[in-house]
Amino acid sequence: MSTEVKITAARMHRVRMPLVHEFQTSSHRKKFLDHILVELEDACGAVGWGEIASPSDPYYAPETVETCWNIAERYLLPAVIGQGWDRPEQVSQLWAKVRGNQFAKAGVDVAAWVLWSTIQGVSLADALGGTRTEVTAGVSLGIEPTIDDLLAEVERQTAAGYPRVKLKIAPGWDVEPVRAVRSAYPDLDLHVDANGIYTEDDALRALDEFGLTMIEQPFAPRDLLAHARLQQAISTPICLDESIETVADLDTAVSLGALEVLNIKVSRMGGLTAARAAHDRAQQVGIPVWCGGMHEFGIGRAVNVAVSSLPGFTLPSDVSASEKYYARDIVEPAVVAVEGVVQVPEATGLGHKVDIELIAANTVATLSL
Ligand code: OSB
Ligand code: MG
Repeated sequence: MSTEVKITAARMHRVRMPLVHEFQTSSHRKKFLDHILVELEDACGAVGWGEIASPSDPYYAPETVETCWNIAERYLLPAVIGQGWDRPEQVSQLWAKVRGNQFAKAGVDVAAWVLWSTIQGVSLADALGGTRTEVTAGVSLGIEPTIDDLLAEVERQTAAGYPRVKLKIAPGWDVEPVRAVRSAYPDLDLHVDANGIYTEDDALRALDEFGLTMIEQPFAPRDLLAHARLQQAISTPICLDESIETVADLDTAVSLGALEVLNIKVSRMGGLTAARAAHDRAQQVGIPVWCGGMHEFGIGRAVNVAVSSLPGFTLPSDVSASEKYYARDIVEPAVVAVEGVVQVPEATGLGHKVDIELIAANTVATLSL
């Protein structure tokens, strides 16, 4: 049966949320985050929300909050308004001419998926073909001022029940912190993420002795050959994050031997349609996947939980509870983890109520189309 959806109105809200704990990666340090919430409304008044979780600066990917706002306002939202479609997979076709700009696309694509699953009366996880009723969450820890601060943070998160810990590394903050955490936690599922900052192999090869589950994105995004060479030399699996924006990128990386694990981020892939396609391809070629995060507010966080319910997400995902990042989240209930496990909601659409009042109180800019 064809149930055409036609989007008649779109809104964007730039929302600023304070982080409970400052987060530092190899490139930046943050006290608060601005994400753009996208609201799509159909002719019957049904609404779907998505989140553009771009960092404010172009250090993780080329996008910024301003570029996302501009691309969504000028290209993506005008492409969807007034167009009819039957399935959310068709929505990203409407902006097929727009290159790159994955974070901006992801927010609009997700809003269409949430709208569609709401109209159909199914959960987002079911709409995607998810099979898990709960997903295992890992935590991602930023670069801390000292090794003692890091050990305290690992203690806090493992005591909260998270079974996997990822440490951000950078030259000068790699072998020593990893050695310290490994000595204190010999059996912990531990992995590291360099966000593409390395240009030399030495420290990365030295990490091979610590039994890490993976080394995530050691080299620059486009440098697939460097990843393939390192993978030849070490036994720790290499995981790619920034390098993989399309299924074609994944195919290239697989054929080069540049990865053994894939981090799928809905934002980095440009939305749920592409994220699911990458999951399907990884499953075909035997690459285990997990869902990475971008410190999402509750909307993006709930979407990460839904996508992690797909069968190929066999490794713990960065879907830690809202409270790790935000004192109060923009969805009700907040995303919670019990002993590192998050339940996949069964309610229709996002499965969480969007807290319009909290959003309004934290909004710094809006646009209606
Ligand atoms: O590489 O996974 C990353 C945050 C900002 C930029 C890049 C990354 C991250 C994270 C966040 O690790 C993890 C999370 O959202 O829980
Ligand atoms: Mg990463």
